[in-house]
Amino acid sequence: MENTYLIEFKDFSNQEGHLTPIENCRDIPFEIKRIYYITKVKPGIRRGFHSHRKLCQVLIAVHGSVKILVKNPFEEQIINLASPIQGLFIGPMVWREMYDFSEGSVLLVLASEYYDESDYIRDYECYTRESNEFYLEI
Ligand code: T46
Repeated sequence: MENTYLIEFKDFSNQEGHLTPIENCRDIPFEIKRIYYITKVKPGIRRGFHSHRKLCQVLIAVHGSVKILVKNPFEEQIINLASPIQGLFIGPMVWREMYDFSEGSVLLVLASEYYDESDYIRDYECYTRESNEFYLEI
């Protein structure tokens, strides 16, 4: 889907466990300015329900699993993030919803910008209007 894709990270594994390195601008296609993580999400909870105008992010289920619905006015996709060596890149103007967080799951997010509420589009009708123009231009 436009502006979303999966990234495979390295996995150094041996009898002592697994190690996954992530290098700024090498494994991630932008300079990381912010990191946050989402934990202890109760069963049945759905989060997100927004798009970003400019922000790029990579979502990683470093523990457990979580489903991500990504959509734009023309297509939609559900990705089951369930591996710490897989990241989901989400670029600008992609609506996202996160749900089905498994018990104890940790969703790590690497972001290209500092937190800025004015970059969010939280109303779906506004999103449809703005994104129609956005996708017609690209
Ligand atoms: C996204 C998905 C995957 C901050 O103050 N700083 C931050 O860096 C973030 C991310 C959030 N906040 C505050 C804003 C809200 O008062 O934390 C509160 C919860 O944020 P929100 O309701 O936006 O959380 P989610 O899980 O719906 O969305 C988050 C990110 O906000 C968003 O950018 O793409 O995770």
